[in-house]
Amino acid sequence: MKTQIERSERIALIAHENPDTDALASLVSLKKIIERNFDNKVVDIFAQTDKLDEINKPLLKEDTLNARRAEIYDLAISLDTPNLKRLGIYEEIFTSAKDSAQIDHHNTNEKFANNNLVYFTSSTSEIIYLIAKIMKLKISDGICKAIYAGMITDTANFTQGAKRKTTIGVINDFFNRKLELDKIAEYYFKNNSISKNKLLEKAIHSMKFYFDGGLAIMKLNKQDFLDVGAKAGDEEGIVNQGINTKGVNIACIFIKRDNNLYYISMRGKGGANVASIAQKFGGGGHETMAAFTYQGNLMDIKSNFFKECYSELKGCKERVNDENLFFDDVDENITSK
Ligand SMILES: [Mn+2]
Repeated sequence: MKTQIERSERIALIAHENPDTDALASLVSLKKIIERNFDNKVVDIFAQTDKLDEINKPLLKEDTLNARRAEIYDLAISLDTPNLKRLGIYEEIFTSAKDSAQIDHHNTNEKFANNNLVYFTSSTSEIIYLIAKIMKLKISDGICKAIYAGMITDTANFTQGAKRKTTIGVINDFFNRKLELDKIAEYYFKNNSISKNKLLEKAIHSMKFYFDGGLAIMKLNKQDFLDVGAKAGDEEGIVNQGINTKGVNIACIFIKRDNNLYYISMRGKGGANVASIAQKFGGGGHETMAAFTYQGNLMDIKSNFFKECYSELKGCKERVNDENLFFDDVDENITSK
């Protein structure tokens, strides 16, 4: 990738449509890393979006999204995107570029670039830090903080998604830099608007349980958003309320937008692989967090969807017996294994 960057003058970084915090943090941090470590580069960042979530505005303080300065780019790097389709209208920039690469952390990744840096971990932001460190590039404190934002938001503050030894190593580096990490976590997780809370109330009200309480489904439609003055993006994280429930191994929320267009966000625990369900409906993600979009009448996929959820629930590991959570029968008096 270093060679690819060195021999390219005009570089496009493209993330998935409706970019989340990890996607935006990946775009701006890699842009800044390239601009500050390589001479004479034009780096443009792209992600298809109707409206950016208010909460991510500080990430884009210095960089403009979707300002195209070249017809054909020498190099396009896809970020945080498991397949070409998820690049939305900017797929064309990627496919027309003279060379291509990608950095992603989804295990459903389709390896569609000339150079695929795909590593199953917390976030794409984490991988960008790891790559920059391996390349011995200069990384500012500001970039580290943006990377941390990507890491915590993609893992619900390290409670789901993927974690690796490298994840802990990156946090260790950030501690050594004495960054105010709690401030970033507070900004993203203790900052819900009143309208978002009211939307949560509506979602909880809609929650229904199936298969002996193993599956929880919530629903929100456009009117629900209007009723409480909620903005697009306010639905983010609400699905966790379902999976946080005792006995629930699959939780989903169906968000109905215009023209029978649904966004379905899913969470799994206890071994239920929601990525494999989402994939069957054209989406993707991680074992514990996944999503897909669906256009049409829900009745057409209902029985299939329930069937897929049921087959994942059947394969769930037995739940941890509370009594044996810390000290199981084979616990021995040793200091390390
Ligand atoms: Mn991500």
